[in-house]
Amino acid sequence: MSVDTTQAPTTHKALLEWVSEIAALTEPDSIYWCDGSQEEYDRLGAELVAAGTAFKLDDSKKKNSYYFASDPDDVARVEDRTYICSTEEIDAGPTNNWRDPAEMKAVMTELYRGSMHGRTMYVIPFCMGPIDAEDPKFGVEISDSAYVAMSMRIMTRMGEGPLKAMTTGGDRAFVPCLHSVGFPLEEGQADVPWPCNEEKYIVHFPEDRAIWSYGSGYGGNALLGKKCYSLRIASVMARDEGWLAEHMLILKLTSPAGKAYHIAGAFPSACGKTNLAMIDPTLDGWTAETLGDDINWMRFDKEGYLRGVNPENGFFGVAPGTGWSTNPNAMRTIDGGNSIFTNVARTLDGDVWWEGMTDENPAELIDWKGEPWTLESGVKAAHPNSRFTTPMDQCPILSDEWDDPKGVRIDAILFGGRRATTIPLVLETSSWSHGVFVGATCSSETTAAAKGKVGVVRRDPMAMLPFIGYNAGDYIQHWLDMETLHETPHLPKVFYVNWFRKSDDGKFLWPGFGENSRVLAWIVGRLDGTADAVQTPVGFVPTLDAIDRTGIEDEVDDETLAAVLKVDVDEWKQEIPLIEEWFTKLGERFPKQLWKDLEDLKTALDNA
Ligand code: SAT
Ligand code: MN
Repeated sequence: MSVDTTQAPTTHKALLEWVSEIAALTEPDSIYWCDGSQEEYDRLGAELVAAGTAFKLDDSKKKNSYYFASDPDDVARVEDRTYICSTEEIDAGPTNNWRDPAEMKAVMTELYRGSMHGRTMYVIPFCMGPIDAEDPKFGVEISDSAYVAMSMRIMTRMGEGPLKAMTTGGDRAFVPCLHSVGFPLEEGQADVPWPCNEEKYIVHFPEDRAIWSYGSGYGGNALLGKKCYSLRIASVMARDEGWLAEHMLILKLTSPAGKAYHIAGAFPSACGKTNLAMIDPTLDGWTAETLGDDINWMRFDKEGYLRGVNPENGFFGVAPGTGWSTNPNAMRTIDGGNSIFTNVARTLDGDVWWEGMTDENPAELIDWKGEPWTLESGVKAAHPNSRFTTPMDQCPILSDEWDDPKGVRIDAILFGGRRATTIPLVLETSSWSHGVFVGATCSSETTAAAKGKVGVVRRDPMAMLPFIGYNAGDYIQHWLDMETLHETPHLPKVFYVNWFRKSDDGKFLWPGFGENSRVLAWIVGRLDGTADAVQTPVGFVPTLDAIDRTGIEDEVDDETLAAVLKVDVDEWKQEIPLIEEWFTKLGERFPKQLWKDLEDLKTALDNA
């Protein structure tokens, strides 16, 4: 199979060469250039339905929407199969898997050889962030999965528009993203509903700015514009170009006085970023608007403020726990249809369902494994990492700034995680470098978003542990360097939040969800100098009256609020050796400055 360059919808020389090279290697039956149109999406959907891979949902329930069930072994990111292949091992750092790039390319080239037999090779041009940005970040994914092509249309600016822009004013650079499910079909061989391969590789070549993925069809392993490009490769671009590519939501909050604030928040996967991004504030007079729920690219403007842009075009949200009581705005977004659902449960009347969607469970369902399900089944109907893939512009509280190529000035950055103990509901750091210290020491209990054990506390710097595309010590240093990368830096204030603290008997101390608006109100009060705080060895925490509890005084009485805000010196002392162990693990390139900050923290705790 070779590319007919006279028929290809582009003249981009490097792109045409790359497509030809990959076609010669993977030997697909045909090559298809995605234009990103509605007609194309409908056609691919219909083909997948006919092939038995997808179900079309009932249009009266969710219009233009499809249901997919993956192979039960292909349901999450595979961090142990994810590699950063820099020339030098030290540049991948102590937190990433590393292999020599030439060796890795040799191994994977053999895997790709003939891997698209019997399949269509989709060429998927895309742009992360607005196409009219000053420095648009293009990519092209080659994939043998139509599910990927359909999902990329939702998650990125995809098709004809980006392809044209890639040759405007000369051929522009793009990140080549190669993906194969690794399930070739030989003559007469029947397909399976979810082709994938036991052997999986999710590989990044930071120096080449290239991504090679093999063996998985799922989410972050296969939609390469997301974590692979927008975080792992973009974090390397950001290091080299003086900006930050982060795992953060972006939210606009407007106070009763009409003042607007933009807040970014970094939380590990499945710790409530989407819920916070779409918060429905319970505090009177406050409104929230969404700009993004997962990724935030922050660059300095001329004046030295950090401006955030969400490079994505859709939401890839965790379904379970998303419901009318917890995240009504997500439910409204999904109800707009045009969505792809993966590994949730199906209702008998052609809709989808998952745990937490409604207060009462339906009596009968078809679970994510395709089995009939009843209330007596005793298993979850939806996989805990099942997802909805939905266009951003269906979000009823989407800010009209969301696709402004200049982005929005970020006033505050929140770091957070899921911790049952130690970390108070909110604390404010005293400086940028203190913020970096807190970001570097952040930790969370693991979730179902990645394969592996759930509920183990692991350090997760800036919620980026699985997504830093280079040495983690250098990454932390780059954060510190933000103070010197602009002549007049006006960096955001940094806060640490924990919605998940529990009482001794295991109950959540804070109601969370819309009530988190009370914490956000305190945070912006701190920006304006109007909210009270007490200084503790670990930062500033709210005084008891500084959190507005109007309407929830019974649920969160003084005692409960004191417990959720408590800085317990003994608990923090137990945290110190864990932080020491972590800093040691981060190795020789980890900034010395933070070791000194840790010593200062120890002294402060001893004197408290
Ligand atoms: O699978 S993804 O990486 O896209 C989602 C996540 O883990 O946050
Ligand atoms: Mn994420």
